[in-house]
Formats: sequence, structure tokens, C-alpha cells
Amino acid sequence: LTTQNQRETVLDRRVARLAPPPLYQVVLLNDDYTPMEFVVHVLQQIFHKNEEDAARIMLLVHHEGRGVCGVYPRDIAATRVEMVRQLARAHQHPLQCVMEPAP
Ligand code: NFA
Repeated sequence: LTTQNQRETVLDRRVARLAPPPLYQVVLLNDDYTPMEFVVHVLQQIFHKNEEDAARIMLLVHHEGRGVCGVYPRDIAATRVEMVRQLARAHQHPLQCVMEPAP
């Protein structure tokens, strides 16, 4: 016999299998010191942008104060934020990177 709770569990599993994961946008923040070429390098190496897109996003951040580098499931977004922070720290640049729920 199938109880109401068991039927709900089966449905919950189907929903869980179909539901897309929550997405987060990784955002770069402008500062006055990080070299433009370094930001372009970060966008190419960590976010797999071609040189043209990397330059466009860098300039967007430079002019607007912030810009989205990519949209990913939580763990991937968190790893890329950490990679940006480590690379910036290793080169002693103040470049800031954050993640936030995608709207
Ligand atoms: N504003 C920085 C400069 O003029 C360049 C920069 C762009 C820094 C994007 C951080 C993010 N050197």
C-alpha cells in the first residue's frame, strides 16, 4: 500500500530532479589601482572570456563600478570568486569580487 506521504516523496524526488539549481552571478567591482590588463587577464583565465568580451566587461566595470562576469550554480560561483581573490592577492591588487543571487 502506498501512503500519502510516500506518494509525496516520489513527487518531491521528481521535482528535485527537474528543478534547475539556484543561480548566482559573479560580480567584479571597480577600484582605482588594479591594472586594466590584469582584469582582462582574470576574465580570460577564470571566466573563459575571449579577449574582446573580456575587454568589454572590464570597461563596463571601470565605468559603471561593477559588472557581471558570469552566472553559475552556487559552488561554481563560489569557487570562481575565491580564484579571483587568490589571484588578486598573489599579485597584490585590491580587485574585489562577490557573488549574489541572480535576479
Ligand atoms: N579602474 C581601474 C584602473 O583605472 C581598472 C579596473 C577595471 C579595476 C575593472 C577593477 C575592475 N586602473
